[in-house]
Amino acid sequence: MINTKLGILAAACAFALAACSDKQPAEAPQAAPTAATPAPAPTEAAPQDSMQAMTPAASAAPATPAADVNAAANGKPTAQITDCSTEFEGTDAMQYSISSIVVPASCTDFKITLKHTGKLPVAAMGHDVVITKTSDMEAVDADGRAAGQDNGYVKADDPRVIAHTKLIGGGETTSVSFPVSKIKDGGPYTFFCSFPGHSALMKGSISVQ
Ligand SMILES: [Cu+2]
Repeated sequence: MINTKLGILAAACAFALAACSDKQPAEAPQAAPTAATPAPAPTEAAPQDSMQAMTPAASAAPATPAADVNAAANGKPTAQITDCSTEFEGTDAMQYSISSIVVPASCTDFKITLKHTGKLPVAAMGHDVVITKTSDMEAVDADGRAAGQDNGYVKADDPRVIAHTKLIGGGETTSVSFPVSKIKDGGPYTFFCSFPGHSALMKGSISVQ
């Protein structure tokens, strides 16, 4: 598991994400592609806790079977729901605090609140929450990147965007509400951060149950 995580981490850092770079040298040998354990992790079971795996304690832990990679959505919890709303966090380590959102089918509207608990400014570590069909995510992300920071990295009036918050920096909070009917059928749906490069780590599933 650890080797797997580091393998994934190496891939994540290869995205040239500044958040990883300062810590990478110490772990680089283990993260090399030639690591004994092959990296079997499906990309959808994204390495959302891979940053935490870089701590010395985690590195010293014994390897566990690769099957664990799919367990419990990488160790991150499902969002806690309160009165048809949820609040979760984004960090300076380019992470959401949750890995999935399950919206109660009894809700008419649902509200998502994102709290950026970091300190970095929006230009360096901006976060938002964008909801799309999973199959649309990549294209919406690319178009958002092209739209630039002035547009919060979301293309204006993009019909594939079901809902999105504004882009925020450290210390800020933002919310968005949307009709649950929009994600009831035709899924699966994904939420992700559209800041360039972030969706590699900052994404999760959103469904109605
Ligand atoms: Cu982000």
